[in-house]
Amino acid sequence: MKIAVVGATGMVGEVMLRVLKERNFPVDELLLVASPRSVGKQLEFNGKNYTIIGLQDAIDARPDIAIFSAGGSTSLEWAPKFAEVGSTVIDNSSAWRMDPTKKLVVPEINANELTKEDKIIANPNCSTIQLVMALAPLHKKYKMKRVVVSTYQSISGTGVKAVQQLENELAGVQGEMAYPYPINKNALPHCDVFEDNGYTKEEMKLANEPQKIFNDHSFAVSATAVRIPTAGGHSEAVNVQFENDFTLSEVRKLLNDTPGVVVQDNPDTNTYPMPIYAHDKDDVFVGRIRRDESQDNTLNMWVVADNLRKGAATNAVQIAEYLVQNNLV
Ligand code: A2P
Ligand code: 11C
Repeated sequence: MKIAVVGATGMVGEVMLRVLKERNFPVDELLLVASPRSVGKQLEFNGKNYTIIGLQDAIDARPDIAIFSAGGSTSLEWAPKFAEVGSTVIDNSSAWRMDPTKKLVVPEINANELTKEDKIIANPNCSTIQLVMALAPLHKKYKMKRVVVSTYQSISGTGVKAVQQLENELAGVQGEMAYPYPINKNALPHCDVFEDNGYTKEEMKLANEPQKIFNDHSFAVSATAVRIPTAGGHSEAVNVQFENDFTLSEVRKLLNDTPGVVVQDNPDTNTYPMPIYAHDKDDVFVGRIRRDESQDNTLNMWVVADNLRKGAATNAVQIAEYLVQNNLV
C-alpha cells in the first residue's frame, strides 16, 4: 500500500505514524505531508528518514490511502482532490462528518457500511468515539432513549499550543495562550467554539455524531464539554436511559465481551478508569458502572480513552486496515 499521512508533523500525525508501525500496517511506500512550513524537513518512520512533501506532490504520487489530520480547512480543500485521482481519504477533521454523502466510521460499529465507492471517509470526534464504543453493546441490547454526557477533556485535544500553554503556566513563564483563560488549576466549560444555540461545537459533535454512527435517530444526546489540565486522555461521565431494563452484572459482561472495551470497576480496590492509565492505550476503559437510582432503566458510567489513539489515530488506522482487508482500496 502507498500511504500518505497528511499532517504528519502534528500531534495526531505523530501518533498515526506510531500506530501504523505498531500494528504492522502494510506500508510499501510512505508519503509524509505537511504545510509549506515543514516541506523539506526530515521525519523518521520505522528506522528510515523521509522528507516531508507538500499536498500537490502527494496527489501526484497517487497514494492508495491518504490519512488526513491537518485541520478542517485543509481537508475541505484537499480531500476531494485526492479522491479525484483515486485515493481513499480517511479524514480526522470535522469537515465531512455530518455530510450525508460521507460515512462516519467507528470500525467496531459500522465499518460494514463501507464500499469501494467511499472515497472520503470521516473519522468521528475523539469524545464521540469513546462514548459510542461504550454505548454500542448496551444500545443493541437495551435500546437507548437518552444520553447525558459530561466530558473532562485533555489539553492534547486542542493541540500543541495548549500543551505549551500549560507548560508555560507550570513554569511561571508568559507565552501564547491557546485558551481565553489559564488552564492550570482550572476547568473551562468551553471546548471548540460556541454556536448560536449556546452549546459549543464539541457539544454538538457529541449530540449529532452518535445517531449517524448507529444509523438510528430514535435516541438523543445532550452534552457538556469541559477542558481540564490533564494530558493523557478524555474522561466522560455518561448517564444513559434505556427503553428496557438491565442488570448491572449483564451490563458488565456485555461491556467486557466487547472488543476494544475494558471494564475497570471495583470500588473495594479503588479501581476505575483514569487518563494516566488510559494514556498510550488503544482500548476504551469503563468503570463506575451503577444504576441511576433517580430514574427507571437508567445507568451511570465513567468512560476514559486516549483521545489521540482510539479517539483519533488508532480509529483512522483501523479504518485503513478494514479497507485493505476487504479489498476496498
Ligand atoms: P505543519 O507542522 O507544517 O504546520 P496540529 O493539529 O498538531 O497543530 O497539527 C496540524 C498538522 O497539519 C501539522 O502537521 C501541520 O503541518 C499540518 N498542516 C496545517 N496546515 C496545513 C496545510 N495548509 N497543508 C498541509 N498541512 C497542514
Ligand atoms: C478536543 N475533540 O478535544 C477535540 C479535538 O473535531 O476533530 C478534535 C477536534 C475534532 O477539543
